[in-house]
Amino acid sequence: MAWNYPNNRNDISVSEKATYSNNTFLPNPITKQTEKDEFLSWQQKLQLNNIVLGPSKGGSTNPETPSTTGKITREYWSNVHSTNYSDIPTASPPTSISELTLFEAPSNVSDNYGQRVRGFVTAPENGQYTFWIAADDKAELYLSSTEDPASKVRIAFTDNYTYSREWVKYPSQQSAKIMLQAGKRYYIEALHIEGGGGDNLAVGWQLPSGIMERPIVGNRLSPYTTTVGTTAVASTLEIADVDINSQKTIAYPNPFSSKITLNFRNQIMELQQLVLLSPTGQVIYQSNSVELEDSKLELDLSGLKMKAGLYLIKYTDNQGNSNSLKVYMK
Ligand SMILES: [Ca+2]
Ligand SMILES: [Ca+2]
Repeated sequence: MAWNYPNNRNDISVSEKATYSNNTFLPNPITKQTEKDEFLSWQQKLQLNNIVLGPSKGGSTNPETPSTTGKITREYWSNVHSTNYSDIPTASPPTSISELTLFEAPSNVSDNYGQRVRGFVTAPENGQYTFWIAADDKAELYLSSTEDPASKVRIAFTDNYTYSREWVKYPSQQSAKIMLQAGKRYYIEALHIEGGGGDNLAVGWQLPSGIMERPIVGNRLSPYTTTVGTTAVASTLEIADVDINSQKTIAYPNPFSSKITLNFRNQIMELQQLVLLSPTGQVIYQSNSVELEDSKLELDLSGLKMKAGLYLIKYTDNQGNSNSLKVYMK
């Protein structure tokens, strides 16, 4: 801001102050929560406009998310006369493909269509993220623990219509908290069906810092490509699902109450990733680059408020081989 005074300072005396119009006043009473909300909303505005405060690092406007291109892929199929996702002909070429600069499809464009918005989302910071989906008529949101679509799990959905960006109409629209790693890209997909009347689709998230991005902004997103990451890792992962050594790995006690030990029996010394999935396929715990002690790993899950039932532990060793184990919580 320039004040048009010779020294261009804004700590000038009261008599020299400029008149400032168009102020917006917050409603009273102003509480700590009001200030916190205002601060978050201000940070969101900065992010939406790609503004980074502080000294610039190497000229990049967002040094934390270097692998994004600012867009996500939207595939659109017309003439889908069904309420079942399986009737969207995703194996056939779409009627049209476009790219979105925000995780939101155009609203009220047609009737009887299906669409898939997919690509990669890059986490800007380490920690727990919450996702939301809003749609009319209905939609589901999938997230993978890697760039590989094969590992995607459904994390949120709405079976009935919501208004555009109406995030909290149904509890199922909100995901559990999901641990993501800074700078890592994750495959993400929204699948949507529209019959008649209004139509909309949007996906949002909350960052570990509390900042809401609803919808998710473009600088977190990259379009879908079939060559995912390094092909070596991708193909090993595909083989790994067949090449199962899990009989050699044991988990005990099983059933467990809060702590469980995995013994890899000297097959593996280090894990690239370990994920715990709920019975509905939600990622409820994730750990990366885990060093094993004596080929064993003790997990303390007491802080996760898990319900009794069947869970799946999926792990990937440092050669890229994946495996899974069923465990039961008492
Ligand atoms: Ca419509
Ligand atoms: Ca509709």
